[in-house]
Amino acid sequence: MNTEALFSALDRQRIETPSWGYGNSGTRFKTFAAPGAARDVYEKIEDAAEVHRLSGIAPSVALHIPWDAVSDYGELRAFAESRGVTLGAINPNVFQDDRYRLGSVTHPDPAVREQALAHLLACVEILRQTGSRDLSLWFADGTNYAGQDDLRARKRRLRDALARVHDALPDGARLLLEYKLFEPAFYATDAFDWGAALAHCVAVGERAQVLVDLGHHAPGVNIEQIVAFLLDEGRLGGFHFNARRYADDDLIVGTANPFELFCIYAELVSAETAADPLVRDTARAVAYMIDQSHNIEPKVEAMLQSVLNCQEAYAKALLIDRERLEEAQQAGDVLEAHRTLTDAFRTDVRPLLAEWRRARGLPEDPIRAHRVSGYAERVARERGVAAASGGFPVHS
Ligand code: LRH
Ligand code: MN
Ligand code: MN
Repeated sequence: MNTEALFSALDRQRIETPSWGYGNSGTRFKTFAAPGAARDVYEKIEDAAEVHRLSGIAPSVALHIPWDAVSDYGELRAFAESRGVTLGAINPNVFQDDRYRLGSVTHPDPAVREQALAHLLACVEILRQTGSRDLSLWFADGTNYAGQDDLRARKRRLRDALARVHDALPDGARLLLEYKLFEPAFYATDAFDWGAALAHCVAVGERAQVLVDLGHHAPGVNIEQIVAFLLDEGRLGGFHFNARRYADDDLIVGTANPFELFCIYAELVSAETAADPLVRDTARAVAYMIDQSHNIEPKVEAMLQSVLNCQEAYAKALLIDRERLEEAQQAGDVLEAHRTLTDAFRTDVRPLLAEWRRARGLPEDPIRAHRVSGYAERVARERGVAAASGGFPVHS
């Protein structure tokens, strides 16, 4: 690929950052309060705008409802736009109400299921007002002990809720179903893997697609193969990028998993130019989102690092010599094929990305620019140190 084509591909790259990555968050053991951490959705949007200003590729911010609930979403949308970003995916939260002890949409009591469904439908309405495309669904639902509930009945309850949400979506909107192997349920999780998510999506309709969160698999699972499979089925809707070593660690993407991230981008780059239009369109519509929750890292710098790690992985994937790769694959030349891929992975793309930034009036080294900008010091002064509770932020 020549530099011009490479640069225009880089121009099209978009990474959405999550509002919840800017507030105080941590582990279930302790959340360390970070000076200047965003205290409300407006401050989260301001931080997201800062990441976009420095990187040029993070123009939207995902919301989690009710963590980011406001009375007027039109006003919130205008606020975001005044800061140079847009509101992205809407993530309904159906895991923190006391009534969800046995689940939300799969709860054995129909009254609790209706409460959860009502929240999902309210979030569809919010999505209309924010102008967002994607409703991103993750369910903590599951059981802790064999025999606790009827597994098939729970599957049907989930299916029913998804169908009702799907049918309520406005034109152009999508339902993204995020699966996760375990946690907080430790025996059986209702949306437990990509296959179950795919089956639900296919059953409920065209606008339901699977969301792959990199932290939601068993150790050693080949995520890029899942990505390839879902792309080929036309059902890959989006990502939650992060890094993990043990479980759903929610660390900065590209830290523990740089080769995995590269291989994922390699599949996406290849699908973007696939002969099959379904695969091509699916790849081009993928929502790239970060889902991280930082405990000991400075929030804005951590998010900036994440976005830049995605850019590096994507740039390397663009450098893969596709012709040479295909030739080696066809010839059964195992190691030449592997080397073709790893040659791209080993390329130092930092000078090239600095040039791309220079040409676009962006700081050549966004991390350095952030560090010398005084942004972190200013928000620490203005916002102070917000009290942090344990675990995920609890909406008051
Ligand atoms: C669950 C999850 C899901 C939630 C987010 C806060 O582990 O990945 O996407 O919405 O974390
Ligand atoms: Mn996630
Ligand atoms: Mn997660």
